[in-house]
Amino acid sequence: RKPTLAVVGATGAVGGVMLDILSTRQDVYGEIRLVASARSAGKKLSVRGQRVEVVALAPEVFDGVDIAMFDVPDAVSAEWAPVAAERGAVVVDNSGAFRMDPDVPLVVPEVNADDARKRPRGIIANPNCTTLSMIVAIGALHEHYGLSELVVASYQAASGAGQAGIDVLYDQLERIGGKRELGHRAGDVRSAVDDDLGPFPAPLAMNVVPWAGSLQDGGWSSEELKVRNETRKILGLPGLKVAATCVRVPVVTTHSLAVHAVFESRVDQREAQALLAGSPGVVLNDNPEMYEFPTPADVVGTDPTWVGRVRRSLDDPKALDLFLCGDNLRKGAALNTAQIAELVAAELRG
Ligand code: 11C
Repeated sequence: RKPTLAVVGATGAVGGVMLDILSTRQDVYGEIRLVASARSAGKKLSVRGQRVEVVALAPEVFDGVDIAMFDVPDAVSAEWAPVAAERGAVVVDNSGAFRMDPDVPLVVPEVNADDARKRPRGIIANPNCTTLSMIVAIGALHEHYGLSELVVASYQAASGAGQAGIDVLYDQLERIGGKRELGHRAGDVRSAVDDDLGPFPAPLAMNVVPWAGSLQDGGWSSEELKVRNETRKILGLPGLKVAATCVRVPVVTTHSLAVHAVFESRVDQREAQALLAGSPGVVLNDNPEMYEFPTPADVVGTDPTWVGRVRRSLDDPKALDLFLCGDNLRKGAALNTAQIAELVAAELRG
């Protein structure tokens, strides 16, 4: 029997990409049930070429479900993932609610697929999109050179903040579009859009905003701590040194990261490039002579992690500097969740 799948949060930004992914990857499921808040119940969405009615989140929707994907806010997952697990579903959760729970594996199939089998709570967590946008490439380098330190700056897309983030970026761009005078004097962009910043703490159009998530001790943002803690857990390196600065940029979809990675052993530029080019889930796009490097505009809508600008650090023979891009809604969210669910589906079918 093919497993029954529930997609909880089917109507959100990640949910929409998930339906597309479920419709285009190999179909390993029997029934697919679409679940959302009561507000969206009754809507019809397309998956696998069929219109499926969305049902409201309730304990009974998990009856007979083998695998339940959750793409909902942390508080909703915290309450409902255990309900689904209790009713027998293996939960793959894309929120931050369970990622650091020692009884919940945090899985990236290219890096630590085996961890998906060790799930005492019946829950598997999907990492944050910023971690996911770099971890496949960093994992491949770690396997070869042994990672000892990461210094990361992110360039995060508006859609990381969901549909509200996408909407406010488009609204702001529309309001300032063509008004060349706004870009010339500090504050003009702010005065044009200040009445609606959406989920961001400053104007995002024609700006960069060094903030994502909530304020934590010592001035760090929650997003920066997620990059650190999740990378440590996925790679099994609890003492890894990580310094992250997370920045929002006016890109709709695809997160980018500039990474300085220090290793246990000496590195070689050509060898590192070859290694990345040969790693599943990674595309090397690194020919600066021809101005070939990854950019969000080229990467959006694709599955792999794209890597370019690979250089050996000038002042440390054990360090690499590189630039990565990954579609934050695909590998950064829906695709990785789908890949984990496929591992579980294969396991359940024996
Ligand atoms: C962002 N990475 O770009 C965040 C959104 O922990 O799953 C995802 C938050 C999370 O704003």
